[in-house]
Amino acid sequence: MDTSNDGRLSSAELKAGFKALGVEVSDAEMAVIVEYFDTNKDGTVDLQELVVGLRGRMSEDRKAVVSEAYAKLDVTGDGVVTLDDLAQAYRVDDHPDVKTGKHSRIVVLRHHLDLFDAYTKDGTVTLDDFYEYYADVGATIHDDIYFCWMIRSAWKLKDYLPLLPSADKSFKTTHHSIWAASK
Ligand SMILES: [Ca+2]
Ligand SMILES: [Ca+2]
Ligand SMILES: [Ca+2]
Repeated sequence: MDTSNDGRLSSAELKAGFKALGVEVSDAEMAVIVEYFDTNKDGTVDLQELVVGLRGRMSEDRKAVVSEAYAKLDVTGDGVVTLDDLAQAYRVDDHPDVKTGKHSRIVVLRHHLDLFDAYTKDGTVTLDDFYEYYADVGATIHDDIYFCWMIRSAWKLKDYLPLLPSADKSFKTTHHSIWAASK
């Protein structure tokens, strides 16, 4: 679709793309489509916007509980999550790779930071990165209540209920066992 090869889809390119798929879209419809995907409002749709748009965004309920987890991870309380925060939040000395000497503490912490640094990939985790990470994690979980309960439990947020043994295994494994072992 990206005929100009600039990594972004203009509404003309999108229109041509739809046409190639056999779908005729009017200019008015195209405007609605671009409006939906174009989150940074620059009038074009880049790959990231397309991926996020197709995956779907998180509901306000989900965002609220993910924000709570973020506030907990931001131990230093400066509004951004860095290695400093992770070093205080995670007790990595008990991590298997650290114990066996396979990786240093810093490597394990860096790995976790990279995991959450899902959107801007700049070495710090903003709330948007964190939303992005959990939008991916939650993409296959269709029930908001279930999702919120799992986040609450995984991060031991206020009034959390423990995860049941039957809880989604893949979800649990993305929740790195070290948080469970943390203080
Ligand atoms: Ca855009
Ligand atoms: Ca911080
Ligand atoms: Ca980032």
